[in-house]
Amino acid sequence: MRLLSAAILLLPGALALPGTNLRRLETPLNASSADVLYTPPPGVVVEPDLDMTKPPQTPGAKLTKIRHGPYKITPNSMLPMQMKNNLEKPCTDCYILAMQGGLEYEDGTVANIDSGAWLHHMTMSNAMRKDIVCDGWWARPQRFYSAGNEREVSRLNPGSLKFGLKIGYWDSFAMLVELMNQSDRNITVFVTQTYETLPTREAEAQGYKPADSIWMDITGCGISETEAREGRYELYSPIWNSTVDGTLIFSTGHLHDGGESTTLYVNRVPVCTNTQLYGRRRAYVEKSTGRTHISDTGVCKDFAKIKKGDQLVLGVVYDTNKYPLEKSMHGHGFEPLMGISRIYIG
Ligand SMILES: [Cu+2]
Repeated sequence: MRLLSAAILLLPGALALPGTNLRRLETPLNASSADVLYTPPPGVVVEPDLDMTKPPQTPGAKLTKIRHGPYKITPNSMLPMQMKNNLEKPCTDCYILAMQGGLEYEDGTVANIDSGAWLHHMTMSNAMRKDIVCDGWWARPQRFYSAGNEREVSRLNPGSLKFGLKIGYWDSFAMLVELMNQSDRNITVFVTQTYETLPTREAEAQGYKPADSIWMDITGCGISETEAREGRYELYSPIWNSTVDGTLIFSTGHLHDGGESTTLYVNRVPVCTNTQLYGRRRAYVEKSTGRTHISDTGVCKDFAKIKKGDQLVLGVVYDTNKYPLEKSMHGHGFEPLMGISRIYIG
């Protein structure tokens, strides 16, 4: 059952959820983000949250938060995987410059571990574009954003780079979410996706070019989950022979508790390491036990150029002596592991 739900995770289908609605809000994305407990270690860069209460980072751009739900979750349970198609898009004839997932209660306050709510996974895909890594007969839609509970920002125009995901009329977004309630009460939550966008007609959009997304996964084009085990070890993705030339614009890594870092290798040379940070924000510290969970991922920006035929491999490090695994919600064993890096190329 677990494997079945995982298999569905990255395969958007037709299970549209009736009774849900979409609404736009203009409230802060992540009120707890200011509640930072330590600065990242040297060499680890964390991308700032998209903050609806401040002007967007890019001149001429706009911030839009789209809310999906409500999702009602009973005490101490995982909500079965939820798929939604034909989502409201933040704009058309525009570039998405940055985006960030979130989870909140009905009143707009952040829903997180300190109140028992987990955005266990969310994956956004565009049905009108093909994933460039998994592009054979099994081709998948382009997975252009995903998050675990760390809710990392993705940015496509870091520094002086001018890239974005170009969105037109026919593009069609879908979202898969897996939510968890570790509290002993019923909760009602909404999944949010905040976008920084720039219309292509704006003068500020001059010089911008479309980017694509590369999904590197230790299960290749598999179900993204693998069995958990204890100790310190490294896991590798299959080799992806690049089919494109371009600049690697930005990357983040997704691991589960126990994970230390993800490293991207190009022709066996490491070009980027994304380090997982535990409990950097107060909302990621369990109130009863003080246990910390992954709250942030170090990012890489403008970090390499690749050519067609280059060999890309993702390596991930788990060290459960340092960071304990997440116990299974089913009462025995541990939650499966993941090892994913999302990279943007332009
Ligand atoms: Cu995961």
